[in-house]
Amino acid sequence: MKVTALAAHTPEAVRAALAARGWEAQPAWFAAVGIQPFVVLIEAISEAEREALVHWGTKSGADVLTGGSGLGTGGWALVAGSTSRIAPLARYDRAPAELSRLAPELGKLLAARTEPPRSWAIRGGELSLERPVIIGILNITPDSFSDGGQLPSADAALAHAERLTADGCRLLDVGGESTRPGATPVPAEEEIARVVPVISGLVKRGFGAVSVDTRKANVARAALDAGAAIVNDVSGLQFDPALAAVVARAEVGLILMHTRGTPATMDDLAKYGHVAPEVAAELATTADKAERAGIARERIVVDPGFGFAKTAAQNFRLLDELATIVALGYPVAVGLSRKRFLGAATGRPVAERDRATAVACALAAERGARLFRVHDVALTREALALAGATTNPP
Ligand code: PMM
Repeated sequence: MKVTALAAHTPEAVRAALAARGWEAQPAWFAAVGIQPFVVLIEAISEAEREALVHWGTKSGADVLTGGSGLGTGGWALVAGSTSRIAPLARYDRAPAELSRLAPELGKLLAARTEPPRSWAIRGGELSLERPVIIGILNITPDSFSDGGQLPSADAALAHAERLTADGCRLLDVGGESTRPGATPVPAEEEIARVVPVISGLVKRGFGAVSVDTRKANVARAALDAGAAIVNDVSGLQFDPALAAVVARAEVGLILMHTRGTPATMDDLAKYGHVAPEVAAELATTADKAERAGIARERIVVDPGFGFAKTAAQNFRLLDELATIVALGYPVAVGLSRKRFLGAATGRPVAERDRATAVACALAAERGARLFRVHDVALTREALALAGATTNPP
């Protein structure tokens, strides 16, 4: 007898093991996905639902851990097993009647796993997510934390955009207001004067898709008039109640980032019982608000907001548990570039964090992120090429 442990962090090892033993490609893939481990945390459940889950777990062979009082109200359960073992709980005809409340929510999570979004609807077209999307940062700000004051004119910004594009970014993110902790707010007129000449220049020269990094409806409107295809709102629709309508009317793409409070207050709001599920729930509420304001689901990308209202330890936990954000079913963007928590792990000052950024992006890609907002496009592109070649062999 010969016994070998196989890797289980992606379906690949099982698929390859079956293929090597004569299975056809499609059944091998379905079987490999079906036996992928799946763990769900179910909260705010009744005593009867908890009992039904424990009973179902015993019968079906899934592991169920439960408790009576969780972080919120009601009981909780942690259900773990292979995807195919847990999937019947998402079906009304197969799940116990006491667990009917679970089916729609669990169904959404399973759908996001098996059918992740393949494209993102932006102004006038779609951006394919089959390959990772690198977003090049163009900060037209005197005070951004890592690159403030480096692009003093529209011409300097356009020259930098040229380099980022040559390095392989598919989207340029133009920002005119620093949102680092404690940054001074910029009046809308000043922000418009910074970003609009750059956006117009990029669009006129045919640089491809451009996003505007702003929290303000007036700035977004001016940027969209200048040809931007996407609004990147680091406040997640919290800052300006008029922003959602501007995005809905213009039919452009929207990045909704998670944060709490404002740059002045966010550090004090970094308090979580369990960071990933809380960030996921807050992002789900924000995305719901966007959809209710008339923004189509396929136009929305979510971003967990690394460094915004999070401590270093919380940022690392969130990076490790990024799959919880991916399970919401929206494409996930990450902004890890040069952030302080990368310095906490590497001991590197802000000017020397591009390598750590590239590695962090590769880790995020493996956990399901599809869009990567970075300063150094070339390094990140290399790291993502490697991560991609490992998880999806060419
Ligand atoms: N971070 C910053 C600015 N904009 N947008 C998104 N979507 N995600 C981020 O993490 C993010 C952002 C702050 O970083 P910078 O000052 O280097 O631009």
